Amino acid sequence: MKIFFSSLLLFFVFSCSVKKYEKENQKLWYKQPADASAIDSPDGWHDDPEWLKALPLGNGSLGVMVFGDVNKERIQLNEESMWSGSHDANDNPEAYQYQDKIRQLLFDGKYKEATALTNKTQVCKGPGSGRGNGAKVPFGCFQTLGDLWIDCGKDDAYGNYYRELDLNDAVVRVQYSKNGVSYKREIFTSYSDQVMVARFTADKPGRISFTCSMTRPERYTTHHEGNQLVMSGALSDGKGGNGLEYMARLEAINKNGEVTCADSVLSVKNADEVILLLSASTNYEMKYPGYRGRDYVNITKKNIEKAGKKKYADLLESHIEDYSRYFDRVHINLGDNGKDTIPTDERVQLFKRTKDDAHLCELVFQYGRYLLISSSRPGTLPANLQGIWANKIQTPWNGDFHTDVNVEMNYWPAEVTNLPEMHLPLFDLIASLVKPGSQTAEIQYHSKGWVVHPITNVWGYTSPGESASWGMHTGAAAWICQHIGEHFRFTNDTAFLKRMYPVLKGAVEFYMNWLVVNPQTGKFVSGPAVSPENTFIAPDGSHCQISMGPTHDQQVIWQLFDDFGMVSKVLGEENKFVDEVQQAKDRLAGSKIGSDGRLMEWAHDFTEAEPGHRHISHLFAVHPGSQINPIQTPRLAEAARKSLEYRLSHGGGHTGWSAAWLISQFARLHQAERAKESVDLVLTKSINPNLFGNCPPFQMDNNFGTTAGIAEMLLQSHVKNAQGLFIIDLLPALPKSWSEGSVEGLKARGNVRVDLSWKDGQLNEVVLKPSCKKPFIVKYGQKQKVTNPRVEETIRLTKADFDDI
Ligand code: FUC
Repeated sequence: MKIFFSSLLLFFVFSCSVKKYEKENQKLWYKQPADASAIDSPDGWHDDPEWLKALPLGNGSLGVMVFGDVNKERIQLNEESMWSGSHDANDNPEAYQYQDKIRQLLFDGKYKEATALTNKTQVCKGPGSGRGNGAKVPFGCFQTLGDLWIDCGKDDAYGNYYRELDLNDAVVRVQYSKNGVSYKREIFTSYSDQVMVARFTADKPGRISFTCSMTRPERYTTHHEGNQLVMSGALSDGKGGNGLEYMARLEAINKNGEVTCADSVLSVKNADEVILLLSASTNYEMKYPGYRGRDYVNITKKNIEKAGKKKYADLLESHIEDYSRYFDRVHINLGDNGKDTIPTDERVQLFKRTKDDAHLCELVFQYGRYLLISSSRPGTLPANLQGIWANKIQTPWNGDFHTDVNVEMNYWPAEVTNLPEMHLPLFDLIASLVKPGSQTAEIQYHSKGWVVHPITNVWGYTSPGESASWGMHTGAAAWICQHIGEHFRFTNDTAFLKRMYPVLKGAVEFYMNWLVVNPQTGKFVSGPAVSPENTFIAPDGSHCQISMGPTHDQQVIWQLFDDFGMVSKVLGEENKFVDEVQQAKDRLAGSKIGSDGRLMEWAHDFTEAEPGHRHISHLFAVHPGSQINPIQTPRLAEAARKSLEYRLSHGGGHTGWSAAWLISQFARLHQAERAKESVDLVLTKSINPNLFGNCPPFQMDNNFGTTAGIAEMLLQSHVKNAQGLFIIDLLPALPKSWSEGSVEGLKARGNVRVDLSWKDGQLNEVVLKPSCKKPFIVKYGQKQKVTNPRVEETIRLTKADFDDI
C-alpha cells in the first residue's frame, strides 16, 4: 500500500510539474518496468509479452520502445525504412491470355474450375510475399533496427518505481530510488531535431554510471567514431545479396563524470547528468525502380551534431511544441469516472470484467491519435501493420501495407480527429505505386492506368499475391484511392487535388479497361476477383473464392468513379472521358439484398464457408464508403445491419481490426449500443498492457480503427443531401453509458471544426467553425437545420434550436 501511495504521489507530482497546460490526464502508467532481460521469441509470429509492456515513442520515422527497466535498460529501436528485400519483377505475363476464359467459366457458374485456373494463371510470378514470411525473399520485411542497452552493471534492489507515457507531451518518464538516491529518466523522439533524446538524472551528484551497447539479431557491426558509438550493416536483398544499408549513431553528453567510447561500448562514469542522443537512417529512397540513394551516414552525423549543440530544455521544448500543435487539437471527455488512479495494465484487466471505464475509452481514443502522430509525418513512410514498431527480423505479414482494409484503417482517424497532415504519407505511397502499378496493369492485364492488389511494400510491389484466395483483390487500388477524395472533402485543398488528379485518373483508367459487361444483366462487373480473403460454397459444394462482380469490388469502383466525377468538377475537368466514367458508374452492378434479408457479399446468394469471417468487405459502402446509409438507402442499410448481426452471431469481429471496424459500421447504422459493445470487444479481447492492439499477433490497425470508430459515434458528415450539401450529424450513435461528455476539435467534411457537449444523453451545445462559406446541414436526431455560414463565422446551436424545427 505504501508503494502504491508513494507512486500515486509521484504520479500527481509529475503531472503538476511538467505539463504546459492542465487539460485531461492522458497517461499510460505502471508501477513496474517491462522486463528488459526477457529474451524475444525467435518466432516472428510469436508476441513477446515484455515488449508489449514497453512504451512506444516515434517521430514518424524513428520509433523506439522503452522498457523502463532499472539495472539494465532496453530501448528497442526502429527506423521506418528498415526493410529487407528489393524491387523485383513479379508481374505474370501469362495471366492476360486466360482472363476471358476464366470470366466465361464464371458466367457459366463453373466456380471451381475458375478458381483453379485463376490460382494457376493469375497469381504473381515468384514467391510474392512469401506467405507473410518474406524476410528472405525479394518482397522483404519490415525489421527491427536493433536494441540500445543501458547497463548499470549491478543488480541492485530499487523502490518507488514509476513509469509513464504522457500523451500530452509524448515523453516517457521513469522514476525509482536505489541506495538512497532518486533517479529520473526522460525519453522522447524529436521530429524537429530528428533524434531520440534520453536524459538521466539523480538527486545526488556523480551517481550516473552505465555502459551503452547496441545489438541486432543479425547483420550488424558496431564500432566507435571518436566518442560516438555506431551500429551499421546491410540487410538481405532477398536475392542472395546485400540490400538496404543502415546506421544508428549514439552520443552521450555528460555533466561532470567521464565518458569514454571504445570498440562497441560507450561508458559513462560518475556523472551528475547524462543526455543520450541517437539518430538513425538508411539509404532508402521512395524512388522507382532502385529505391536507394539517401546519404544515410551523413544524415546520422548531422542530426547528432545539430542536436548536440542545443540545450536539453530547448530540445524538449521544440519537441513538445511540434508534437502538441497536432495532439492538442482534440480534447475528449466521455464522463471521466476517476478510474485513472489505477495503473494502465491493471485497468485493462479490470475492464475485461466491468466494461465500465469511460476514461479508458478516452485514453484509447487519444492513444490512436498519438500513435498516428508518432508513426506518420509529412515526408515519412505511412504507418505499416505495426505502425513503425517491430522487434523482429521476420515481422508478421512482413509488417507491410495490406490494402484490403489494414492500411486504410490506419488512416481512418486522420481527418475526423483533425490530423490531416498525418494522412500525407499515405498519398506519397499511393503516388509511388503509379509507376510499378502501370507495369502490372500492362503486363498482367494489357491495360492503361495502374493497379495494386491486397499487399504492397516499400519496393513498389503491385502484383497479385501468391494465392488467388486473397491475392486477387483487384479492388485494392480503388479502395486506397478513396482517401484522396476524403482528404479533399475534409480540407477543401484543391492544390492537393491537382497534384493527385493524375494518380486518381490512372486508377480510373485501369478500371474502365478492367470492367466487363455481365451478359446476363448488361451491368458492368469486376472480375475475376475475390471478396477479400473470403470463401463461398459454390452450387457444386466446392469452396471457392473467385467470382464476377463481388459486392466489395462493385462498391469501391463506384466510389472511385463517383470521386473522380466530384474531383473533375472541382478542378473544372470537363471532357469525354469524365462523362464516360459517370456513365460507367451508373451501369455498375449494385449491392443486392439476399433471400434472408442480408446484404449479399457476392453477385449470387452463396453460402459463406465461414459465417463469422473477419472481413466485412461487402459493407465498404456503409463505412468507410457512403453509398449505403440509413438516410438515403434505409432498405440496404437494414440489410447491412442484418449482415453484421449474422457475422457477430457466428463469431465475427474476432480479430482486433475486425472488431474495430464494427464500431464504425454500427455507428454509421445509428446502432449506438452495438457500437459501444464493439468498443468493449476491442478493449476486452484485443489490447495489450501498453494498449497496443492485437490481431493477434500485435497489429496496430485496431488502435487507429477504434479511435476512428469512437469519433464516428459522436460525429458524422459522410452523407450529402439532394442539393449536395454535407449533412453534419451530431451524436448519431451516443451510447447510454456515455450520458454526459464533450469533444472539441473534431472535423466534419467541408472543413468544419466541431465542438460538442452533451448531458443526460442529449445535445447540450454544438459550436461549428466552418472554414469557408459553403452552406451545410446540421442534423440532430431526425431534425435538420440548413446553415449559410459567413467565412470564419462561429455557429452555436443548442438542443432547443432543433426542438423548434
Ligand atoms: C489480412 C487480415 C489478417 C491480417 C493481415 C495483416 O490478411 O485478414 O487478419 O490482419 O491482413
